Amino acid sequence: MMKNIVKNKQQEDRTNKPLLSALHGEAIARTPFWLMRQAGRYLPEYKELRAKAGSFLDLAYNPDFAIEVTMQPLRRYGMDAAILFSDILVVPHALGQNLEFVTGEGPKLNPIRDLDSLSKLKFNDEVLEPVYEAVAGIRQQMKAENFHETALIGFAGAPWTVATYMVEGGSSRDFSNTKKWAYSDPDGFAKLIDLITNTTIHYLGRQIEAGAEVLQIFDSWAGALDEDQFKRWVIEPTVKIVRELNEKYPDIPIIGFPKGAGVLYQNYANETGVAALGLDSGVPMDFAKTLQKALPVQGNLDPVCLLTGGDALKQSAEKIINALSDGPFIFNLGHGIIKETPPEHVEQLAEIIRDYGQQL
Ligand code: 1CP
Repeated sequence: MMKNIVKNKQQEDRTNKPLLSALHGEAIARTPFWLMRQAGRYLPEYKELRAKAGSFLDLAYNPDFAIEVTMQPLRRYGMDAAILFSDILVVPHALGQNLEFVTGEGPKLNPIRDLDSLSKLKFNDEVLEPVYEAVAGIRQQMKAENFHETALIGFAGAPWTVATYMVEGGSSRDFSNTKKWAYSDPDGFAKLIDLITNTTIHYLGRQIEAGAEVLQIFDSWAGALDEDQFKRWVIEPTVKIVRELNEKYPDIPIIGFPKGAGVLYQNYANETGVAALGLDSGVPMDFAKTLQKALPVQGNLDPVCLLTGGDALKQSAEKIINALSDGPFIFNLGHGIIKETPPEHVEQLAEIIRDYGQQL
């Protein structure tokens, strides 16, 4: 009886929330959309709050600020999803790695390159309590502001991508320290990947408990690996995360985003068990349509095209919607919004997507 009531509530949310409908395999007349990095430095109201908070981490770990920043793009553009404002690097931080965001330089961590430094890491969930509090607060705030058709996305970095930051000590171009460790001592490197995998399962489970309705796993640097390494460090850990979360939370769809995977997107689609695929801008429409036969797809406008605006934006966005909107599809960028993007271009894009739905 209780189960039925819960089920009905979920079905109701699914029909109310276009993002959830698309993730359950439905083609929707008005294409649902959200944008990676939709909260961020292209918005003046974000910059204002960011300055008030001081550092990026002070912003992300303050639930009131994180809630407010998450709401900002919804109020302007009415996306179909909110995405929790946080960062993939809070997981290494909660494992005890030093983390700092240096303005203009990006994240800095003390590198973990051997088993000795790996053995010193220990997960402390206390660090992440403000994130869970923010998730619950965002759900409440969305209700309070009548965003009843908007779904809340929680997220984490995929183990491979998070490992690159932990090993390199920050952003990197070629990930050579990480790859060298993976090639020379796969069993040792697997210990790091396992630690991140297990922590991520716990972390995402707690986001669901706090109110996340969808999850996205960001594997931003999946494209750096060859076929065998991709299988071991991208597909296998993702299989484990998806399997364990699906067992415990069968109604929460997981979007996988293996950026730059190229033709290996097909393997990722076949093998990981994700509910939907996030596509980067390099994925051609024909291939996207093939992938869409198996799974809902999300993407994949070039963020530079959004930055450019005008006719180029209209043409590219319509081409993508045209190609993919007769199947389950969520409009997004192929990567995060660039900080110099004029907010009016995001408005233009939101209108293009809405107008397109009305033409049908
Ligand atoms: O000072 C600032 O405002 C810092 C900029 C910033 C922001 C706005 C960083 C630093 N992180 C974030 C938020 C963030 N990061 C979100 C928030 C939600 C939203 O999308 O609106 C999300 C989902 C992320 C995820 C993230 N962080 C990824 C995966 C997605 C991607 O962009 O590929 C990665 C790789 C990071 C690492 C990171 N965080 C920040 C920086 C500068 C970096 C390094 C990026 C790099 O190495 O190129």
